[in-house]
Amino acid sequence: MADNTAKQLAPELPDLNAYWMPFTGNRYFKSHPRLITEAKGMYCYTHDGRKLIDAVAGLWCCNAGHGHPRIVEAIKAQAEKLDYAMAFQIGHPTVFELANELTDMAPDGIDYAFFVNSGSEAVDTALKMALAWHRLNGEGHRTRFIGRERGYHGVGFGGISVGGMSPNRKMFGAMLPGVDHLPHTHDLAHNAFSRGLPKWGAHLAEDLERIVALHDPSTIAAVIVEPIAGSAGVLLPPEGYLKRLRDICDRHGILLIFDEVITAFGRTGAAFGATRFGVTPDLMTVAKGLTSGAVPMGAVLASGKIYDRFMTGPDGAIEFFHGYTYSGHPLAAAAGRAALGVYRDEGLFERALELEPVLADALHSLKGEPNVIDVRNYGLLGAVELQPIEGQPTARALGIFRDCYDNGVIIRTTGDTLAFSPPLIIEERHIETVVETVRRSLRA
Ligand code: PXG
Repeated sequence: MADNTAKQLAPELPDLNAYWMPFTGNRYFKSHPRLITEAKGMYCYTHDGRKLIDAVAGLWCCNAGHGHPRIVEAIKAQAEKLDYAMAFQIGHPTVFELANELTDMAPDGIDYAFFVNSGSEAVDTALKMALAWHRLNGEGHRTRFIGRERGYHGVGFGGISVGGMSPNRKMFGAMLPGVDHLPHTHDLAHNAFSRGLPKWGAHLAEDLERIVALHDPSTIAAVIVEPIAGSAGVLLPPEGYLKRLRDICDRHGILLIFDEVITAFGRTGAAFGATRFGVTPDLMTVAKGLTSGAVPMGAVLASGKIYDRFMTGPDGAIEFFHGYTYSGHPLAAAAGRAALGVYRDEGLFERALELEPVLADALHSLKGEPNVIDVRNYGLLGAVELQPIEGQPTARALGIFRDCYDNGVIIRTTGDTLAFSPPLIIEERHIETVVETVRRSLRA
């Protein structure tokens, strides 16, 4: 479809009743439907004839833009050739190729890929790997996990347990036992309107020492954090913070897991957050951009230290009693290979790094607009935090979201923060349109 043609109004919407939508106000949605019927490159087209710039890359996932021809072709060709191959005890070539390409991109020492279907599954898999690894080392007493307040690690029981978003936790009982949480790193008093990483706050990592002392290091299996907390509203690690976490984990024999479901695949201007921040974890979880959002897929990337320890039982025995029917699904693997090829051949990670200051300038120009209390940016991630309306948390940001949608731009909100995570193919003119649309909406 040509960039500039809005689609005709769809003649009729389907009955919206039966679909119970995820993380959505179902009743509001069904009386105010917003359906995307096609998407290409930077744009989404809606059932009622709108053409919208996608400033969130779907849900932080379509890093190569929507409907990239190379990814579409790869999925088609794979579907025609091999729809599915048994995932346990049998494999298929594409997923081995993908594992090689993925681990080649990863930081040195991260040499193995275990495939899953989502970020949530990647997190639960990584937590299980950590527990099992300690047990194999004769340290089965290391069963605790340390997450972080305001962390998001998906919606499995493991993920919500180590996660730190109370609405995602409070309805669901006791969750995993033995989990503690670091304080989050968001501090407007010290860091409002920082460009890039905030200077203040590396010492917050020292809280890990306090938590470790409280429980005793011998009880702790792993620390899991997002290098940049995405869902909570793009909360950045203070300079030096991640390195301190790494050092403390090393001191106490604790594994460090980076949840890179959002930060991988160019989002920070490098292959992984770990690459850009120069801190290598023991395990990394990825999903979303792995296939540029085209087919569900996630992975846990593991260091040799982890993998090798598992490869020690009797020959022929299963080493890790874990996996999914669709682990390494052929369509997902084909989409993943194509996406990584696009990132490489189109230089999209480098492009994200080049555009970082452009997005930063544009977003920071919103300082001083009504109700803007913070602007944050890193790579092609950004956030604008708003003063909540008294007694109506989230309402101000949702109002801006709806207004932007009505004026041609899709943004994401979390609490009263507007979040931006555009496809890495974004151009300066799109950035300008996005930010000017937000500005008009803030002023309205
Ligand atoms: N870890 C992190 C860091 C994530 O951001 C997950 C795990 C779970 O991935 P799955 O594929 O199971 O959803 C995520 C997902 C939002 C938003 O706008 C963020 C996510 C998903 C949906 C919406 O905040 N992150």
